[in-house]
Amino acid sequence: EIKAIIFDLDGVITDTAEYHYLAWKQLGEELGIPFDRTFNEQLKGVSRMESLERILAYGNKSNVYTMEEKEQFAEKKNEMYKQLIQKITPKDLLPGIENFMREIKENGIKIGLASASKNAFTVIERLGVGHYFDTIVDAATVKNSKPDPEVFLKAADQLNVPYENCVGVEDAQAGVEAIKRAGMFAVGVGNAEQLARADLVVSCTSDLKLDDIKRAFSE
Ligand code: B16
Ligand code: MG
Repeated sequence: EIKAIIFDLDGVITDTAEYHYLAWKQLGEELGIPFDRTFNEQLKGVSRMESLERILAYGNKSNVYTMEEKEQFAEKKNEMYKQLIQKITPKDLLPGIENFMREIKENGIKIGLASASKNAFTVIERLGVGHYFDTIVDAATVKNSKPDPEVFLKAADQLNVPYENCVGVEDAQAGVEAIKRAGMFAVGVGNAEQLARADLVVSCTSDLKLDDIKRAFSE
């Protein structure tokens, strides 16, 4: 039986990925490490510091900067990102997501948020969907990034629901992996080949239907 559905934020509820991309791209250019959207795929779902490390590695600059400098770079990216997310409104909810959340609530199922983003609260507030969530994990308290299951386990613990009664919804490979390692049922949103580890894959958020998930869950 499904007792909780735990959502990823970026790529599932709204497309903040574009803003993360613009902010990292700007920083990358300042550091002489230009990159494109293809490389950016590897940053999705990955924490802020880990993203910076991947960019530096991509530019062969892993060992060029001190820890202090790296923290300044991450801070700079975050300031640009915070500027960009000021523009978010309820119109930026991905298609069908609000109906899906309403359907979940009507079925007495709890809703949690398992995002790696320290800006998740702000984004959820700006989208006007805070009232749907029974819990939001504070990314600042999570030590291990996806694909580590920590953030999903924490959300389930906060909801007081056993892991086997939880469904996780993710758009990133690292995220689907995290859900599976947490012992939960994984719903992937996106490309079925890229998200092959998921128990059920839908191509876009408007295809998220509680009945389909219930059916697949009990098979
Ligand atoms: P912040 P998710 C992730 O969000 C993003 O996909 C990833 O690109 C970002 O680096 C990470 O959050 C940390 O975000 O810098 O705001 O703390 O997909 O887990 O909702
Ligand atoms: Mg995501």
